[in-house]
Amino acid sequence: MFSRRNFLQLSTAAIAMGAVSKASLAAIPEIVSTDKPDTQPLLLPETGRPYQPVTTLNGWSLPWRMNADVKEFHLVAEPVKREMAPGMVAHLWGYNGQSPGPTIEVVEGDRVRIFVTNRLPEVTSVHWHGQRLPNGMDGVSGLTQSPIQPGKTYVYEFEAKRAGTFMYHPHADEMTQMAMGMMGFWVTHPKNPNTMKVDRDFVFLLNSYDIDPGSYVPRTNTMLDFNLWTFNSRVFPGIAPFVAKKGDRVRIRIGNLTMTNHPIHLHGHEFQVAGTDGGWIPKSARWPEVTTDIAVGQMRAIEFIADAPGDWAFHCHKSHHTMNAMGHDVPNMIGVSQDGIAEQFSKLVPDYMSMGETGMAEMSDMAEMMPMPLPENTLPMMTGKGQFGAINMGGMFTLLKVRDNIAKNSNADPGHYQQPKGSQAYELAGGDNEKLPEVVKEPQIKSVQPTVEFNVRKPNMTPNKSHEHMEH
Ligand SMILES: [Cu+2]
Repeated sequence: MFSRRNFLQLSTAAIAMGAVSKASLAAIPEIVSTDKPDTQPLLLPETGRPYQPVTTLNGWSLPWRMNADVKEFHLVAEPVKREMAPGMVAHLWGYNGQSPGPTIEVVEGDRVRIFVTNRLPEVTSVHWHGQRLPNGMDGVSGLTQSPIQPGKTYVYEFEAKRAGTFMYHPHADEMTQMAMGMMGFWVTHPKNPNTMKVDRDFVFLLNSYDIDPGSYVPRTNTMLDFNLWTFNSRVFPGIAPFVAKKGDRVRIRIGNLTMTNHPIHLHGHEFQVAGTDGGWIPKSARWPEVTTDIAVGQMRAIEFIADAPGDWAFHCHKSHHTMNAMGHDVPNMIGVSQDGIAEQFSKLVPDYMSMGETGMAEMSDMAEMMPMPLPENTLPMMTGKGQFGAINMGGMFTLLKVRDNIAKNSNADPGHYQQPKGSQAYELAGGDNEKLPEVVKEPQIKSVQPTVEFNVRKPNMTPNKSHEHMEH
């Protein structure tokens, strides 16, 4: 269970006693674990150098202990249960009770020691993506170290040399272990907490799963045709919103550990790509964007001023990635009457899903109104309720919620945005289809003859004003 308090008290007490002898601490740090899929409160540092902590979307940061001048963490690779959204639980592999694993936060220059215990049924290792470290700490099984056998604990130790955005994941049977959800975020804060300062700093990983409707365990051999596109192993409407106070400088750090690229799009604001896994981008080299593509294995830190109050969509712009479990090879059924065919088919083929007669939007309502026989542990393809109806989204979709009053360091959901009167798209009175003017076929372009003035000059009379000017 989550015993951060005891853990920190232990380390604070140890610091207060002055020099910590190794004997006064257990050889291996205690294991801190959580089974909660919600965004946990910020882990404010009580020991070590100060920094402004990050918010892990639907996740948490791993507490540490100070052992002399070394920050010690304990990661446990193990099978976990992850609620992907209310109504669906996946049986994954992860770290310390969840997938993704907890975020590791350290400060530039920290000496870091990470104990990694393997409670998986096969070997593993941990690669610290993007870090400057001794070759033997790079975590590539077979290349830089022996694999960690089930039941064994390895120790990694290095200095967090470069401030920035990193991730960790296995480098042993990678295809299986990443498809099962083994990954986590790492942030190295700058030594000077006033550099690169933002008011809100969010982190999450892009991941994807292929879980057959009605089942719990991902297919690990899938290469591209995943059916769950996730932010930190969550799908909309299970993904927490980004919450910001109007005027806050916001940073969102995103890492991609799926098998394809994701163009991440923010509504209502422009942002700059301020950093990658290779470091921070000089201010003079940044450019404005509203969508940035994040390739496989890349990390991007985007920054913007949240100056527009509202509930703004934030999502992958590949429309198939904002849907939950579905078949991508369903035929286009727009205009085809299906009177009850879907229900009949789904009795024969449990995961059968057809496209709606008028498009797909009707599916979201159907899921609610009609007892469409969804297999157990399966989410509707697109779902999520807004204050004006179905949002028709799933997968890699969430909201940026900007409000006038949000407490510092609070990520509490402020509810629906109340749009000021007169600032909302509205239905036109008298705009009913049958009342519209007739369609104009082959629009007649009325030719209006403009009055054209010609200035005729002889070639030796230069029309160049500046030239004329020069002659005077
Ligand atoms: Cu995508």
